[in-house]
Amino acid sequence: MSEGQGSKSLGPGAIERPALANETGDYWGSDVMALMLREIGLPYVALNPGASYRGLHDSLVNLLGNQAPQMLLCLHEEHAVAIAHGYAKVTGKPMGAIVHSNVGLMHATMAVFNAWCDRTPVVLLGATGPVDAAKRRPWIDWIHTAADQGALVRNYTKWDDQPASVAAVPESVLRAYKMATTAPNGPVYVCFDAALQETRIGDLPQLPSAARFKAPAPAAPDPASLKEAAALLAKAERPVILVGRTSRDEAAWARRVELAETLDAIVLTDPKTGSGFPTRHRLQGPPAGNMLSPEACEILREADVILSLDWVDLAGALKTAWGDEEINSKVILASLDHQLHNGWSMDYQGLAPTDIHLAVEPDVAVAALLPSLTPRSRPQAPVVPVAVAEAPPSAPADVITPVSLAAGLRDAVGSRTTCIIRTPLAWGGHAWETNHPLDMLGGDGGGGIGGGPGMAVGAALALRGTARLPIAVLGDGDTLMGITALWTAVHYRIPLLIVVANNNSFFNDELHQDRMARQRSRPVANRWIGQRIADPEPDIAMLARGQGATGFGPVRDPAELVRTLRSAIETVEAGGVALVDVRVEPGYATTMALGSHFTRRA
Ligand SMILES: Cc1ncc(C[n+]2csc(CCOP(=O)(O)OP(=O)(O)O)c2C)c(N)n1
Ligand SMILES: [Mg+2]
Repeated sequence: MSEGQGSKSLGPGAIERPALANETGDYWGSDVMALMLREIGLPYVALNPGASYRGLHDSLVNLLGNQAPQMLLCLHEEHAVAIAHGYAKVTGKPMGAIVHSNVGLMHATMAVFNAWCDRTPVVLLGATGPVDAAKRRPWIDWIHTAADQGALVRNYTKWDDQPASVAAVPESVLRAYKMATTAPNGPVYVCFDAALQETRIGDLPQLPSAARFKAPAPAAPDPASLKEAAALLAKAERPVILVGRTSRDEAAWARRVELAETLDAIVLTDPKTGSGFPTRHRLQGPPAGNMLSPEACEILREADVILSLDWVDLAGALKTAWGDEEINSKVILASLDHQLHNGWSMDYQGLAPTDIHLAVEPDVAVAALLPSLTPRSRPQAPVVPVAVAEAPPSAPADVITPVSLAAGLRDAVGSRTTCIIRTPLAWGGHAWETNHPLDMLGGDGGGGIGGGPGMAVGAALALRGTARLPIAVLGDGDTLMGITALWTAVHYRIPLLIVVANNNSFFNDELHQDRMARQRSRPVANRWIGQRIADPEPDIAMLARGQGATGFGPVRDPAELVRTLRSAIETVEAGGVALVDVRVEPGYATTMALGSHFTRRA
């Protein structure tokens, strides 16, 4: 049975009755590798093929029958890793990605960096041409062999390895999985020597069970620090909770809400991270924005105690709020992030002043704090609505803006349960209401443009078969860089809606050129040069159709928006992949679409 024609139950690429090599008792090095990937429970391996791992490829297909893990063929290695990233953003668990020798790994690097900055587990596997020079084919094996290949990604992976013997493979794979899934999570890389893969080993060695190599249970906070933190929070007059990197777990979400209510604390949430608090809750503060908004700064400055639940940039938030003034709030930090920091990437952000550091996962800290806190009995200061960011410049009625796109999408979605996998840069604030940890998945972690489509496919894969409609709203620049990721969604029947907020520009950077020109009293009118994606305008809907997806648009007329989005949703509900190219007018980006519903103390 050829690839793509698998049985219905197994999906494309799954071979119903693999000719199992173990019937012959004749095993190869890569069989051990494949069996270990099965043992750690990787459901999928997203890949782009290469001769450096032809041995492993054979084992996955002809030994394991392309099931558990099942291959997901990708048109670019960056997509393979971005898919694994998106998948783990939903499930919290890693899938695999396999990339060819040095060149495949080079293509994959940006996506690895995104997963690293997003603290997301990915088991990245790769290969090198034969380490033993005597075994190299002329030319090609030499250019595709590098000493210390892991060095390409070592600065933004938790661990990497290149086992030197077949006997060393099981431990390497087990450790990789354990490292990736021990908090703080992150990508790991294991490189398999091509010669080792292609070594005939005869009988299979006894392979270890993964059961004894699992990630440890989360650590509990230091009791004295916990007591101190609870006491500080209990007597706080104006506590604020900064909800950063939290899990997609429903029970943890409920405990977070309970903590905020118990403390009567204002909650700020970060669009860079997945939804962490109900948008419409009375304690939800103003939109914090990617950089802290003035309204959020005000809330922070008024706080006497700040609890950071692994806020991505706590030092930056404090600095934005206080500037050079002394920070007079007490700061409690719940985070394990310090364990990942290295000397290469500064994604660790500034060093935040911290009065109490609970060195645990934020969800663990919340669960540990709750039993020692009692809901407030004394009446709190009244809460009053406050106005949010300045009203956006009003757009002409005949154009679609990023915010009217959000409104149109809400209209088209109606009462459906959705997962907003990504949002465009122009959607600051609370452009979408959240009531569940899977309502929004946050950003790409590393600010690496081009990862959006792959991440969307991976998240949609994880959501396939659930009642949640997967929607990614992407910039045109992001979409065009990663557009061929759609092919994988179409090929493997992964329902997905991509809405392109298409301003025909790498617009974020137009704003930078605008700033430069103003600062230097130079012509602002030139800001579009080297930024606009026009003449010709790429036909993104056609690029989607060219890969078997259903492409809609370009939609320019506001009156057409909701109708078109509804048709696209129907396509997705029927199991398809739909892309809607919506031409949005740049310059009407705003922070709020829900109105000034939030409250703060008077
Ligand atoms: C790999 C990479 N290249 C370049 C950039 C710089 N950059 C940041 S935002 C941006 C524009 C993205 O364009 P688009 O996705 O269309 O979003 P828009 O700003 O237009 O809303 C660029 C080029 C980046 N972050 N990552
Ligand atoms: Mg754009």
